[in-house]
Amino acid sequence: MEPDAVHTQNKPFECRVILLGALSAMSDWTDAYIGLGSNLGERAHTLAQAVECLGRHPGIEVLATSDIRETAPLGGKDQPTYLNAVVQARTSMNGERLHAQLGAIEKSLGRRRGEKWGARTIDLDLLLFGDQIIARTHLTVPHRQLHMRSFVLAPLHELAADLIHPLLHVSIKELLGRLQGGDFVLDARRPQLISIAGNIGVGKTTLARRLVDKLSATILLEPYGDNPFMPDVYAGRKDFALDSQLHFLVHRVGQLEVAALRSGQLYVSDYLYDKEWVYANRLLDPRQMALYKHIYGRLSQSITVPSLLLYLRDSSNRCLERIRQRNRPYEGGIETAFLDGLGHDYDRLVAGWSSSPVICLDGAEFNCLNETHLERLVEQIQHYVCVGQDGRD
Ligand code: A4P
Ligand code: MG
Repeated sequence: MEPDAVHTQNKPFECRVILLGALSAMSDWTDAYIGLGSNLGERAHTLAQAVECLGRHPGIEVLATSDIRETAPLGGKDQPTYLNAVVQARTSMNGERLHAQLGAIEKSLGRRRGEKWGARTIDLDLLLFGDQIIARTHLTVPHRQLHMRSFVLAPLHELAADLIHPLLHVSIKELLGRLQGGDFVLDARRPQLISIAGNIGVGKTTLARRLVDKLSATILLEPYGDNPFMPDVYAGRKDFALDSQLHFLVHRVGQLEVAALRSGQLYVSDYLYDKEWVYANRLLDPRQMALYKHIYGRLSQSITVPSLLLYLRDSSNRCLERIRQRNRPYEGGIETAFLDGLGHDYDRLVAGWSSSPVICLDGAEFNCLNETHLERLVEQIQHYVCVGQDGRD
């Protein structure tokens, strides 16, 4: 069976929405979303049993269940694939009691606690409890990793796409879109790099400068004045394109290689390392490209992977306006058609990006000089990076 394939394979899940009869006395009940995962034993059967156990409890009413998905294990790679699903329930209990009840159901279904993130017959996580924010030693709601996991967000999206995450203040649909199908881990043991991608003149450097002020981060800027080959390349001298690309590559490797950055420290780069390919494909001829690929492969082995990608998009005309305003000598010949093409290449690069969550920022709606917009973004970013804490819970 292919990981990530969608399966609806056991009876209780066919009964997807259970209509409630006497709801009038339940107005003070709370809607809760529970994540189910299993990768040991009769996985589908155990999930079905868990739903049954939930429904049998007098203080819990199961409202809906998602499809079951088979998913690749996040964490220990040498464990079996998981089946994951989400249940929407309504409960008369408070969050703590519901969580305790989930633990009791796990135990009754044979869950043994061993290795952190090890294989398990059943895992029941309390994802959301109304719009409550719970921060206790043994219970954090919303679940701390909810927004980092497609294997949870995809089934949750099926049940409640428009539900707003009480801490991030964006919809489940938006949170799922940011992951592009991936599952990620908050891991304070590596450098926390936020990379900004986007067309020439879109405002990457301005945003990077604003963010480091707010986040007390270190800025990593793309140099624009000291590449001696750039003016020739912009003037159409293709014979200098490889030199120019290599100049950039060497500088970026120096900035972003793992040895250059400190674990747990926050960095913001005003470029995405991988965008080198966009430019190489546009500028190099096949012979230059062959050599470039070889060198790129060698140099890129220990580059820090961003924890978060910010993708700034804007119309080519607005980018061109900014390029005209900053008036760099060799950028005078840039035209709309060139920016259209580059924008398209960036769209493709970001659409295929699977190394970190992506937050897309549209220039028509987002302006980093607007304090409210910036504050809102900073708030979001803080949920995707972890500084000075062990983020693996
Ligand atoms: N805890 C705090 N908040 C919550 C909450 N909202 N819901 C505490 C549930 N538990 C919460 O949980 C560890 C501790 O988290 C407990 O003390 C609990 O009180 P646990 O269930 O005892 O142990 P665990 O399941 O190993 O840890 P955790 O953190 O729940 O693991 P995760 O995050 O559930 O990850 N890959 C795929 N494809 N599918 C999966 O379902 N699951 C895991 C486990 C890893 N990889 C996976 C999957
Ligand atoms: Mg758990």
